[in-house]
Amino acid sequence: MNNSTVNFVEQDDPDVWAAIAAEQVRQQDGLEMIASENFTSPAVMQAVGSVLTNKYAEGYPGHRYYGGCEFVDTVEELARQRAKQLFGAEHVNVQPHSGSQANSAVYLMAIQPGDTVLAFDLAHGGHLTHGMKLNSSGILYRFVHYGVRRDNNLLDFDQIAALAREHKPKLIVAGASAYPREIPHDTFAEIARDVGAKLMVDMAHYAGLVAAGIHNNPLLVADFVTSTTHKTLRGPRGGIAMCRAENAKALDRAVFPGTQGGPLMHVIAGKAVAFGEALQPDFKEYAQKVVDNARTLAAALACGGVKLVSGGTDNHLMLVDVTPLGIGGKLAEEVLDRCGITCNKNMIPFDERKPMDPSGIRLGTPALTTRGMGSDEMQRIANWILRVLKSADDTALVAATKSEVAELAEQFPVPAAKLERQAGTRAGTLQTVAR
Ligand code: DSN
Repeated sequence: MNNSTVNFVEQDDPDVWAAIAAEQVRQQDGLEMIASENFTSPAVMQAVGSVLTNKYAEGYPGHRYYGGCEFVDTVEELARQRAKQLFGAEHVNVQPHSGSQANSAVYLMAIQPGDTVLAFDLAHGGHLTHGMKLNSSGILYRFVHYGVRRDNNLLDFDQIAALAREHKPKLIVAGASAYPREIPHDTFAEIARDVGAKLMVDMAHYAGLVAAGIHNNPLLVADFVTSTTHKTLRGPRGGIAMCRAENAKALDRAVFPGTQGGPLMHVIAGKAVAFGEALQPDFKEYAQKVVDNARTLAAALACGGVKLVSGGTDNHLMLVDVTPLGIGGKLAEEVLDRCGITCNKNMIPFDERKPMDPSGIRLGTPALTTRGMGSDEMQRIANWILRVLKSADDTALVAATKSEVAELAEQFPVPAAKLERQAGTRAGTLQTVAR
């Protein structure tokens, strides 16, 4: 370690430190292809690791239940203003601890327990907070689910319109966690208008593509838009909720005190920093590369004998049906993990296998793109994926692939490692302070 810095976690709690350092090495040495993960900038990490974690600030800027909030007020106001600018939103609440919390707050303000909601089926690519039966959304409200068409795996708008007319939902939810195509929010808005429903769009997965102007902006047509901040948007783990000015007070009340107590001011500071980064021109380039990389990877995989749900992708992720290779998603995830390629097993629409061993895997490019990888790297990675999935029990091949993966990873340091290499410090020491 550099002599001018002290690592307090390492010094005071070597057990926790050992796990943090090992995780940093895992992130640096492997290829992160979980579609919902990314690498924040060092500035975001430092904001999240700052003294703001010590502060209670129930309420909103200028109206807090605690004293000493003048500086956290500034931070929250910066986060709000930047998010408004980024998405063209009339009102933004930056306090939700997560995307799930943001969704709960919208449900609390927009509908009553027992009301009917129309949302995307989890088994076709939806999210558990969109009415899964064990989630509070599914327990408190009556969810009806739409899906994709069997022939092309695209959202079935005939079915969506028919279900809306039949069930007269109070709320329609659009947005997905495993859908590889751009979602036409205006078509959802039309259906919602026809049946007198409100529209909520959960854009958690593709918020970065919306921020960059690559995907259509749901704020133009939806009553409520929720998101996480850590996926394509590349901020700290957390959520946001947005609406028109006329609903601002009700949404704020639904977040606090409706569903949460004190906000996580250190995380809100990280959100402010990330929104500031996403407003820069190079974020647009980044988001475009995420999509380009996904297309390249998808095309290379499709040529190699696997089946892609909907035939490809136009966002940051793809769903790969690995069963044509004679294996299931569970084994595919495990074998890739042994090579240092991290992804998740995933149901594909109309899957005949079980959720814990489905037919597919979900792959995403946001994290690899943050490391600076491009088209050549996508081709190489596709070849590695195909060759190990075709010979899943070949341990020598897995070992050889793991070392090739590590070699590639070494050439593309994760943001934290890059900074530490420049500073001559060791992995994971970014949060140290000068003596
Ligand atoms: N669990 C997240 C994902 O991986 O898509 C969604 O919240």
